[in-house]
Amino acid sequence: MSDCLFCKIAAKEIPAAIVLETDRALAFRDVNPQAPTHVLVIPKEHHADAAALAGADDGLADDVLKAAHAVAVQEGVAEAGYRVVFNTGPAAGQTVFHVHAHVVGGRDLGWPPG
Ligand code: DGP
Repeated sequence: MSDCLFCKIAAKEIPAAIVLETDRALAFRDVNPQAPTHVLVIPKEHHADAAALAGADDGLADDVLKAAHAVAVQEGVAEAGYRVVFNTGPAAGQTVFHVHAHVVGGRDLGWPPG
């Protein structure tokens, strides 16, 4: 999508601090980190939100989840524990409508989230 921020990051038209790339997924540091590790994982293909990603019938959601876990391992937070969050819809705080998993770790994470 021509006006989608994360499509532009996936196309390398807008710079980002990329930490991992696969054929179908890209992981880059959140510009406004909420924890020592805060990485966003996106499918390169545009899907608006987690509901749309769940409807992709070609294993894309699996690829994004596997990339999220690979990021956690690479960042050294997998053993201590980390969180994978898909804010889905405005009421849940989604502001960028290209689906992204927040991979958050490196500090104690409270529950329930705000
Ligand atoms: P959400 O609120 O769940 O839609 O999360 C969107 C996240 O995207 C938010 O934590 C900030 C991040 N973000 C917004 N614009 C940019 C950008 O241009 N570059 C990067 N790296 N992150 C961005």
